[in-house]
Amino acid sequence: TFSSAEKAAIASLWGKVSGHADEIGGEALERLFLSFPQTKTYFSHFDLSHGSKDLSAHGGKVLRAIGNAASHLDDISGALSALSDLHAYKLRVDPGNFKLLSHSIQVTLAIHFPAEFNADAQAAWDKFLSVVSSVLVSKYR
Ligand code: ZNH
Repeated sequence: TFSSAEKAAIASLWGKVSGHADEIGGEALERLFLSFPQTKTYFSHFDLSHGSKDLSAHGGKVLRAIGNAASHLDDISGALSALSDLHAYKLRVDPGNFKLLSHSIQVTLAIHFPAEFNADAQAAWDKFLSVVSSVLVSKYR
């Protein structure tokens, strides 16, 4: 559960991200693949070159799912239920990769929103992204 200060930090930064989800999501994925090349194995069917349409389209999907979670902070597992099924039963992404993506997203937020992404906002986002990640791996067995 999130404090009201955490909720405010998550909502206000999401408000700034939401209009640029493809661009920011694509950059977060590009950072993921450059820093942690092993994560590229899941995306062999994608064009992962700098600025590709695949990066921005998929990055946008990932960030909009995060935005959906941001709008349902009191029921993230309900909001992401179908996506949780997809990751657990179909994609079977190694759970360790979620930390790497969360890190890449935070670096990208810090670069684009240096004033807003202060230490308190980062702490709130770190907690938020780890809740999202645990929901997405919760149905693994
Ligand atoms: Zn994931 C897919 C989200 C993580 C891998 N994803 C996906 C989608 C979404 C997501 C929204 C789409 C779905 C549909 O279409 O329906 N993810 C997400 C999130 C997260 C994630 C939110 C966290 C935060 N993923 C992840 C990771 C990985 C992944 C970490 C690895 C590395 N995903 C994936 C894949 C896919 C997905 C592979 C599929 C793609 C295609 O299209 O093919």
